[in-house]
Amino acid sequence: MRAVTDGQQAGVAPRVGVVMGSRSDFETMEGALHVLRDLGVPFEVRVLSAHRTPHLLATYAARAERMNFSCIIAGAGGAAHLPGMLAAFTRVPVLGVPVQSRALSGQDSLLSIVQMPAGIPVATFAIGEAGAKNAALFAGALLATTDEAVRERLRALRERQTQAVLGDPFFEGH
Ligand code: RP5
Repeated sequence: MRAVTDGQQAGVAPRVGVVMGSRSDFETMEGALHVLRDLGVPFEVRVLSAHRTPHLLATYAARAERMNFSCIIAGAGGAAHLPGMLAAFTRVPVLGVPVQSRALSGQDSLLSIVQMPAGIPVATFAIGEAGAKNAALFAGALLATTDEAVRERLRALRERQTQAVLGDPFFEGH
């Protein structure tokens, strides 16, 4: 099974798997990759489609367990079955990102991902880039429970966000 490992983490075992239903989801999911890099979380990324490559879902899920991924970030749009089907195949936590679809602006993706039957959870994030970034921050937060370096980078990232607001000339404290 072909997956692309983050070039900046060459030789390090990926801790997070990032998958998307189509190459057309990449622009959205790229936000997650940037955040994972910022946090120093090694990841691998690949296209995996619940509909076009259904036979690969079980293989990927087994690989995620074998490689001891702390979670899988799965983005999909429209009839977005990828996160839910992956969750059905593995105990590895699945973080679902609804990609903004052309026809229904991602409402379809959101409802497809969030409305899982009891017993097979998918943690569902916001539609689009905010969801992709937040899924990666959440993945970082999961790792930060046991990884001090990630914890420190997460803290620093939040501090930069805070300072960006405080340093804005339109901030009311000025
Ligand atoms: C979903 O169908 C993908 O996640 C994508 O968001 C959507 C459209 O895919 P393409 O037709 O652009 O490949 O499976």
